[in-house]
Amino acid sequence: MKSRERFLRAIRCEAVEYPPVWVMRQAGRHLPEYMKLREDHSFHELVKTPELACEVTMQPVRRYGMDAAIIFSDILVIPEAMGQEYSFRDAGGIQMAFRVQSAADVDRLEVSAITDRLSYVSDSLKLVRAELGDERALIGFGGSPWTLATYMVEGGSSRDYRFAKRMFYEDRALFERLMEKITAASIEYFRMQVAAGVDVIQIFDSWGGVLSPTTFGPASAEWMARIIEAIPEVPFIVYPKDGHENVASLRSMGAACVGVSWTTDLRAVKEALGPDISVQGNLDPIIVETTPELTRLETRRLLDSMAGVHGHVFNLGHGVSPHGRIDCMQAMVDEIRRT
Ligand code: 1CP
Repeated sequence: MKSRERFLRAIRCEAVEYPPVWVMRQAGRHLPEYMKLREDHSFHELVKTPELACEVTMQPVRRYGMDAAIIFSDILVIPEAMGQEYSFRDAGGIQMAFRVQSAADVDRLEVSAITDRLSYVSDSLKLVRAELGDERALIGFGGSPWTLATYMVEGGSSRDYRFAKRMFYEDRALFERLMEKITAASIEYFRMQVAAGVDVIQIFDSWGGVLSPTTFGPASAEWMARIIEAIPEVPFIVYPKDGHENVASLRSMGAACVGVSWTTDLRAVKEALGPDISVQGNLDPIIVETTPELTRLETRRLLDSMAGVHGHVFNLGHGVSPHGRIDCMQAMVDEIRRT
């Protein structure tokens, strides 16, 4: 069975011989071939030059034989295309050009130019699709409206998400005005990705897990549900980092697959979600910083815990860090296929 078919079957909870595998941030700083390109090009250059974005996307697929490629880009291209640029802080993390604090700030954000300004993503996707053919799956992605709003309202990376949460609690009308715009922009953006040939879209709700159980729905899940409903052409993977306890919201939002972080039992989440929603995850990303032996053991433990379950996409519980070891990543992929 081709990787692409295995991947799509697992997403739909159909039987496969062994789970398909890809990982978040598989293209990136743990790969010498990526760091080599970064010597000559800034991150923004890599993202915005389709030939380079395609090359970086393909690097981990070639090296590890991943079943799926995730397009090299960033969730922050949406705020950027709406008129709020991002850069990197010297101390690490993201800096946005300004903070969204008022109705006037929200009104300044533009939705109409999204597909024009992000046409480089479409061009990159088409190049990757041509390289992959129908052998391997192509994953498009974007941030959830809530996760994007945290960057936009906080003015960058945050520890406590204070201003975004306060906007939600104190000025719901302003919060919704902002979320309407981000959601509309995301729908345009994902439609463009579908037209360029993606098989699946992953929504990164990286900061969904910082919301209380009663706010996860109105602050995040409902906006993701709107996006999913608007784009019935492809299945969606929703990754609500540490938000897996919000089972009712996750079941009702239309996701085909839920990405799960490493802090919970994957099989228990699968059982709570039911037979029709698949799960993705969930090795502790630190495992691939240890040794190939330990990685093999933990990979096997996870596979055994999911034995007999239809609907498991193998992944780390979050992204690969710059300390990820190539021999550990390879050991993980080999162990999955040793069945
Ligand atoms: O070269 C470098 O130093 C840049 C590091 C880097 C990379 C490799 C950033 C900056 N973004 C990326 C690529 C990226 N970002 C991908 C590529 C595809 C892949 O291989 O997976 C993806 C899917 C993302 C998604 C992304 N960007 C998320 C969601 C995933 C997650 O980690 O939870 C988030 C939160 C971002 C914002 C962002 N961009 C970059 C950084 C360092 C961050 C996180 C900042 C923070 O902690 O607030």
